[in-house]
Amino acid sequence: MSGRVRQRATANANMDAATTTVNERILRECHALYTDETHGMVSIAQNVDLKLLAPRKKITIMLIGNHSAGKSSFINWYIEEHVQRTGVAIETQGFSFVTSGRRRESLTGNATLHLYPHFQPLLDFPGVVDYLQTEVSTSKEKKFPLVTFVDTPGLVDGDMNYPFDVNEAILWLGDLVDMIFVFFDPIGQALCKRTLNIVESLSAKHSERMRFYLSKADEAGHESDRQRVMMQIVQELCKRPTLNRTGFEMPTIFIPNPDKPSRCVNQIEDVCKDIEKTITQTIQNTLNQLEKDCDEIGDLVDSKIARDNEARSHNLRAGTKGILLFFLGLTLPLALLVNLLATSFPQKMLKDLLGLEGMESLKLYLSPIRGFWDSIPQEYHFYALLTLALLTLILLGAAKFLSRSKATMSRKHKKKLLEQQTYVRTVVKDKKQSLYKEYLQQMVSEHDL
Ligand SMILES: Nc1nc2c(ncn2[C@@H]2O[C@H](COP(=O)(O)OP(=O)(O)OP(=O)(O)O)[C@@H](O)[C@H]2O)c(=O)[nH]1
Ligand SMILES: [Mg+2]
Repeated sequence: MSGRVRQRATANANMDAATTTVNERILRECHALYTDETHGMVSIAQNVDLKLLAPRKKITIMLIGNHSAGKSSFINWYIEEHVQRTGVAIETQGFSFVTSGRRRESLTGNATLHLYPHFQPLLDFPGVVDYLQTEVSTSKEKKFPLVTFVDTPGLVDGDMNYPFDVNEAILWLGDLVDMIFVFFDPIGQALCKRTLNIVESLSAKHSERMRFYLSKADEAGHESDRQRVMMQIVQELCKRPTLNRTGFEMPTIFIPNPDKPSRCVNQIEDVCKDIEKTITQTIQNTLNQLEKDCDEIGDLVDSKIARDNEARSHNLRAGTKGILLFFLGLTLPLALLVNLLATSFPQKMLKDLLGLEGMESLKLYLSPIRGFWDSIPQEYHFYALLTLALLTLILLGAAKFLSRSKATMSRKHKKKLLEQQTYVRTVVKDKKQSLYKEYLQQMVSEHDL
C-alpha cells in the first residue's frame, strides 16, 4: 500500500469510528465474533455439530400495503433522501432493499442477493430476481445506519399482473424481517382483498412483528371522516380470524409537509421510536444469544469429550473381551487336534521327538481331553466334531462382534476442541461482557440527555 492510500484508509477508518454509533459497533462486533474465519463461533460450532447463524448487523423492516399508500415516501422521509420513486402511478414494481453505505449506488438483483445471502432462497421464486434491487444511501439520518428497509410492490386486486408470485414472496420475506409495517391509505384501495389476505397470513405467524398505520392521514379529510375510515378498516380486518383482537392499534401518520400544514394528529415520530425500540431489543437479544451460544458450545465440547473417553474405555473392554473369546474359540479345537496327533502318531517317534519325560507330561496334560473324547461313543465322534467346529465358529464370531470398536478423536483434534472451548468461554464471553457494559453505559447517557 502506498503512503497516500494508507493515509486515506486510516482517515476513512477514523471517520467511520467517529460516525459509527455504539449500537452499530456492538452489532458489527457481534457479527464478526461469529463470522471470523479462524475463530468464528459459526465454524467452532460446526466442530460440535451445532449450526449457528451469525447475527445481523442491522434490523430489517418490510413495508407492505396497497398501491400508493405511501410506503416509498415513508422510506424517503426516514432517510431524508429521495432514493425511492414515488407517485400516483404504480411506482414500486419489485422488491427494493434500502440500506446505508459509504456511497450512493443502485445494485441489481444478483448483487442484492450477494449482499444479503440469507435472502438467497428468493431465487426459488421465478422472476423475482429481475425485480429485485438495492439502493445504497449515504444517509445517517435517524437510525438508518442500523436499518434495512424492504420496499414492496403496491398491492392491488383484479387484472394487475405481477411478474412473480407476489403473495408468496411477501409471506416468505415476512419470516426473515424484524418488523412488518402495513400501510393503509384512506383514499386508495386500503381494503383490497390481496392486502387483507396477505396481512391475515402474515399475522398468523408474526403478529408481534406487525404494525398497522393509517398513512397519508392528512388526506383523510376531517377528524370525523378519518375516524370513519379507520373504523371501516379495523372492522374489515377484525373479520379475519387471525386479526380479531381487542385494542387494535392503528396510529395515523403522514409525511409532514411545511407547505401544507395539517391539523391532523401525526404519530410518525412514534414510528421512529418503535424502530429504536426494536433496535435496542435486537441488541439485547444478540448479546444474550451470544452468551447462550458460548455456553452451548462449551457444554457440547464437554459432552463430546466425555463421549470420547467413554468410547476409549469401551474399546479397551471390547478388545479384552474379543481376545479372550478368540483364544477360547481356538483352544478347544487346538487341544483336540493335539490329542488326535498325539494318539495317532507312532509312540516311538513321539518319544524320540519329546523324550520320555516330555511324552509323559504331554499325556498327562491331554488326559482330560482324552477322557472326554473317549467318553463319547465312537459313532457320535463325527457329530461331536461338527458341534465343536460350530462352537468354534460361534466363539470366533462373538469375538469379532464384541471387539467392535467405536470411533475416537485424535489427540490433536481433542486438543484443538479444548482450545476452542477455552477461547469461547473466556475471550468471547469477556468480549460479550464488555460490549454489554458499553451498551448499558450508552443507554444511561442517552437517558441523561
Ligand atoms: N398528502 C400526502 N401524500 C402522500 C403521503 N405519502 C405519500 N404521498 C403521496 O402519495 C403518492 C404515492 O406515494 P408512494 O410513496 O409512491 O406510495 P407507494 O405505497 O410506494 O406506492 P406503490 O409503490 O405504487 O405501491 C405520491 O404522490 C406521494 O407524494 C402523505 O403522507 N401525505
Ligand atoms: Mg412505492
